[in-house]
Amino acid sequence: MSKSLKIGITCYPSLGGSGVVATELGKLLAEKGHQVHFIANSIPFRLGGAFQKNIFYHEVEVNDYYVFRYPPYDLSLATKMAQVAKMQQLDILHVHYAVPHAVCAFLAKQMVGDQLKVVTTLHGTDITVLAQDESLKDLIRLAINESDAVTAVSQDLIRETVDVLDIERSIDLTYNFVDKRVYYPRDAVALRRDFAAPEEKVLMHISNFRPVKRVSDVIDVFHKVNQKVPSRLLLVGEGPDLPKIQWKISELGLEDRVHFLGKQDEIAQVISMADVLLLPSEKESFGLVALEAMACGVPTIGSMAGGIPELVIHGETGYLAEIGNTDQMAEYAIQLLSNEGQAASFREACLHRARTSFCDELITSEYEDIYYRVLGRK
Ligand code: GMT
Repeated sequence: MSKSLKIGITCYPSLGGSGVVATELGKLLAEKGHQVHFIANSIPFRLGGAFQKNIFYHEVEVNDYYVFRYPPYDLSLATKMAQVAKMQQLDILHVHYAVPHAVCAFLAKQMVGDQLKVVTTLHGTDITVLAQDESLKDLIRLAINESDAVTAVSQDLIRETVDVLDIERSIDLTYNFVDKRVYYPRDAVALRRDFAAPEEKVLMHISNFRPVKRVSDVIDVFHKVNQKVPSRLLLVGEGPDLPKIQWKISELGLEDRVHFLGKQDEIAQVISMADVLLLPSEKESFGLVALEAMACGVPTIGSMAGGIPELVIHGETGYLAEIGNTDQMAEYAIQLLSNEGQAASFREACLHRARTSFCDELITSEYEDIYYRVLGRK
């Protein structure tokens, strides 16, 4: 049996795919007997409050001395990482998101010594948005080159990282995953009745309502679908584009058919109400929500952006169109929602794909292999 490790994990602890993946990974590693130390500015929301064996949380406190115009969070994080690494004798610092986490881990390693290995996982916007910024580019390149291992959540993100930052080192592919004990088709009959009549179909979109998600396209697709197939649209999440979207919905006279559910924690329960998930993003390095839907048996209709085509198999577990082609997306949705046989076969294909290619055991052991490799133990 491989030796259990002491692993520090840093992520953005509030809502967001990278924080979710980092926290779920930490929980699974702890279940496998590793000691996991979360180092963050607040307790990761997916961690919950209860004491969990092998899981520890170290809060970063920022010194707000009067000379500082901006309290130096990054420096406090780097120092905390080094303190925890020394005190707990961490083997690995696994940081999720390059800015500033990979940079802080690099600094921490300078303070602790080379025995501390740094693994950086890139999640998307750290490369597709931030690495395009000349003021950050060189720093992100340094953090990536100095990490002992770098992973990315899709082939597409690896390709973009290499292109944008001119990276020559190897990057491991580690897809996102979901815990199958949480993500499976739930009984949503009663819940669904609150929003839709039995003969109506339910389309759903879940995001942080940022421009990159193209939520306006979701409304266009739904508008077209609803003219052919009586349906409802459930919008889950909140964010900067929400007012614009509300305005568009009332302009189109769709207020009675669209329901805002706000932020929701029990995503598996919520997704299980849907017949189809809409994900027409401009950029999406992976699309964790499409995997969460897939694991609940719900196909995705979306764009071919970024890593989505690596997750959603066109014509099998969903349908993909060019970014912005809402006519095509609506056509696919109408086809799928009007054909019970096709819907059933897509559902089966979704469940099979989520359980085989993106299962928690598989991806967790891929991360473990990377840890042992950088430690020279395999
Ligand atoms: O999608 C977001 O806006 C949140 C963002 C994050 O950093 O949490 O998600 C990114 O990481 C997720 C987990 O790896 C991926 O599933 C998302 O595709 C990715 N978002 C983008 O690339 C826009």
